[in-house]
Amino acid sequence: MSDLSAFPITSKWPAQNPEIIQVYSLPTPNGVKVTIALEELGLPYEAHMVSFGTNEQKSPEFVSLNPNGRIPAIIDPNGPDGQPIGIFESGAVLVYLAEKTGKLMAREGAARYATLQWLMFQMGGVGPMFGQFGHFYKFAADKVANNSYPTDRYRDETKRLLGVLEGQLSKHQWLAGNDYSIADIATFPWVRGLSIFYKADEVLELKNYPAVMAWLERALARPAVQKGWPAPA
Ligand SMILES: N[C@@H](CCC(=O)N[C@@H](CS)C(=O)NCC(=O)O)C(=O)O
Repeated sequence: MSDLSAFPITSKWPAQNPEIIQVYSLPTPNGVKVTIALEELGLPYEAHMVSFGTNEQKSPEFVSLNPNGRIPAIIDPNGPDGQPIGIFESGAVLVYLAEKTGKLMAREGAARYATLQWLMFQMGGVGPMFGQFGHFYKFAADKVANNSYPTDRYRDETKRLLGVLEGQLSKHQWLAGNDYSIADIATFPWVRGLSIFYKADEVLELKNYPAVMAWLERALARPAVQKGWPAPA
């Protein structure tokens, strides 16, 4: 029987089954990455919802696992050397799960770095820039009603990044080439979020990125995505 008592987060979100991966998340573009990957990999997990309504992501118990106070984070009771491990940052969690299973990223060679480079592109570009666009366009629109600079800046950067994705996806089925990978899992939830969370289809002219939209549909059609997207709730 695994003992997760060394992780204070388990006092607020107790593990029903401490033998399986514990996920602390919410169905946001970053939050769904982990449950989609777990479903794709067929790894059993227990999902705990972290409510933003009551700022649970900033609670001492959550911050004990992720000092950055943001979802998602996991505990794997069966980590390296058979010891429990806690991991935060969705990109790190995805790399961990891919390496643990040998799936969704090549173990070596050029294909491995193709996946990592597009994963980093998401973590350093797509996530932060799309997120800032959504903030100013949707959530804080009233605060910038007299100054369009922030919205324009992040709108233009979002469109530029969509153009980069369009270039890659008009030549390849998936971001890293022929195989679906953690780079796709990291990125398509953010592209979907432009429509479903920000309602920004028109302002971003999403129809001008047909290869990106076709790739999004291919990803959304995967059974693991249908199961994994709502799982953190
Ligand atoms: N780079 C982090 C970003 C995580 C992140 O920003 N998560 C958001 C939800 S998508 C969050 O927890 N927001 C709550 C907050 O900022 O308090 C990752 O990829 O894990």
